[in-house]
Amino acid sequence: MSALLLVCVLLVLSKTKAIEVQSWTPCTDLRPLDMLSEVFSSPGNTFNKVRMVQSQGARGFRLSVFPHVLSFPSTRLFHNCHLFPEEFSIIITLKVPNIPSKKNEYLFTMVTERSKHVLLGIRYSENKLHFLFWSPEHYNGLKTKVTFRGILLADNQWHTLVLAVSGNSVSLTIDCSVPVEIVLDKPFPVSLNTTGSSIYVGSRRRRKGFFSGLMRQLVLLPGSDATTTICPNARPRLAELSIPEVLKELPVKTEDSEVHLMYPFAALPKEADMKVTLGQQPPCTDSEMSQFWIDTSLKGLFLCNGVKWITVLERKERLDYVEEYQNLATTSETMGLEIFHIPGVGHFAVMANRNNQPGSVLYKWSDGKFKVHQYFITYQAQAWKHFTIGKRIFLALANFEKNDDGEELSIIYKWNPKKGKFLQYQKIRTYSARDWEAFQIDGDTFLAVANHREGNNHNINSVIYKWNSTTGLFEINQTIPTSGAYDWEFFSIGPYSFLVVANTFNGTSTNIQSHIYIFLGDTFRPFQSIMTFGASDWEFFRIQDRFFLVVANSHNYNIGAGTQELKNSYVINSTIYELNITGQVFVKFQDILTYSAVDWEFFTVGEDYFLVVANSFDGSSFAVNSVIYRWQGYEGFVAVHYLPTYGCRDWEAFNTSSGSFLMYSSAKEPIARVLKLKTL
Ligand SMILES: [Ca+2]
Ligand SMILES: [Ca+2]
Ligand SMILES: [Ca+2]
Repeated sequence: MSALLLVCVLLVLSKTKAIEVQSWTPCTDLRPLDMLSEVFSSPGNTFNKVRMVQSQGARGFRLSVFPHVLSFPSTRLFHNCHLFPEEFSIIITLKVPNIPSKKNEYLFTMVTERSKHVLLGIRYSENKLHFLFWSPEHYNGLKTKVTFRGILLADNQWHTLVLAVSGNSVSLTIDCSVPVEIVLDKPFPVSLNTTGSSIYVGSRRRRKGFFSGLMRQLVLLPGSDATTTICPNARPRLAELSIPEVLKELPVKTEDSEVHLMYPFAALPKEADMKVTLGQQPPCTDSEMSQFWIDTSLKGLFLCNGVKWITVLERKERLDYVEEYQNLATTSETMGLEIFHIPGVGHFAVMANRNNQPGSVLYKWSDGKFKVHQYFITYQAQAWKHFTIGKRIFLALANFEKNDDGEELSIIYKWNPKKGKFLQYQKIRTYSARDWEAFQIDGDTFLAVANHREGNNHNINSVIYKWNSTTGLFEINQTIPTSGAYDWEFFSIGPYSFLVVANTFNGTSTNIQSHIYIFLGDTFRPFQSIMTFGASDWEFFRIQDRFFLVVANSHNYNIGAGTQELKNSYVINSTIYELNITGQVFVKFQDILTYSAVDWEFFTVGEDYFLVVANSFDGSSFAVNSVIYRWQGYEGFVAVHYLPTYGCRDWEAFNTSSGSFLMYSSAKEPIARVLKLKTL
């Protein structure tokens, strides 16, 4: 046994109390036993007896054959002795379109070949999941049925179940959400004898109760609860411990896309005299009465009522996939990225580039591409913020370093419509400025700068400036103590205005509080403090009547005085908080595992809500995936697209007449990328 394997086994042993206390001897290896793979590697069982189906971006098996084909002797799993583990978990990923009421279907069973007794198994019905087991010798000869109620599996979605058994406890976790536990009167038998039994996948050795859905994963993990291994998970519905190799291949063409291709033609009436017009919007008068028109861009089906076209079916745009659109070679590595629109002029992207020469660059969108429009001399530029005061258009630049004259200044530029360029307007003394935020309260315009540090001191003031309309300049309005401030985010909820700061580092630790402030009277006052880990960005967003704040945690680092441990981790959770309106406090809504997250961007496509995270570093490499998450209601945000990025620094979403786009900057290579959101 290699040293590494030994360590793994020891870890598993030390995690599993029952093993230490009751000296249980494992009859199996303490590793995942992939029963789905096992059934196909048994003699006589081949893949051509089942159908592999791809659905919702993942593959599974449809087990439409005779039960005997999908079985194998239990000895293939329990080769050291014949006892079923007393502590274990079973991991199943499945997709069930629907199930008639009162019908039961078996996911798997362990059946004695001679007496046909079900020793152990899992079956489900319309709204229940039953875990069955029987130990003739050790459970007074009584079969036990543990029932989880209100479990709606047959909704045609992928689901991953973890059923974990330990002593008196049977718990069920669905899609990595909160486990439901049932406590047994007596513990699970310590020596369930598997002699002479077989495992049946998708049945109980009979045709009745055969599993009708798709199965993607069926794993027995002896000795521990798999929940801690596979959860939390970026794709909780498809959380994976072990699946057959053949199911891992990349999706080619999904069932869903076929469904979409049929739409909306499937909805068309069949009558021969029904006239349907395709293309541009035709006239709708008496003579076109009762005729149909399909919008060429497949946006919908319309019916003429003799006066105007009435919407019959309207097709909401949905995000399908993301496509590389423009690779922009930048003058140097880019920190912040700001995209804005000047009415009557067009879309612009302004980049905070690292090098002073030729400095930072403003790009203008023309002919569907970003092209260089203007250069700015900047000093380790970190971020730009676009804002307007009346008809005046401004850009605030955060410079991180001193200029050639040794002055540390951040600059406000103003758009000159005649020259079609931004010109320097006001200089403001800043301290390793990281970010500007601009906002308006009751008609007053404010700017807040995130001062990161002065020399080696990170505990300094950040400053809020207010526009003085008489002088036409920004003046100091309030100072707020910050610790390695990285980002300000302004938001308002009803009549209330808030500012939240991302505090990154206090000199010894990144595990520090970031603070939310509320504007009362004429100043910002503390509202709530939230523990953050190298916080680098806050993003506020709203979904219907719910208000959220998400933090990008970049680094868990602590050289804390008195503690021996040095914490230094980049792969950490970033957290979404939701405002509890009655409690007037933001509470944790969802943790998402991120890789030195430095930015979150919220955007919408059609009726769907998305978040994209800038993952920048995994502790050894800058080549990490950034991830798009889609809002899925009760499940929260679920990962839907993984985008390879390199030193990703900032994401921005924007729309032009040619579609919806995402753009990101890289702090580690001189390339920025524009990605197109392809919709259905
Ligand atoms: Ca900001
Ligand atoms: Ca952001
Ligand atoms: Ca951003």
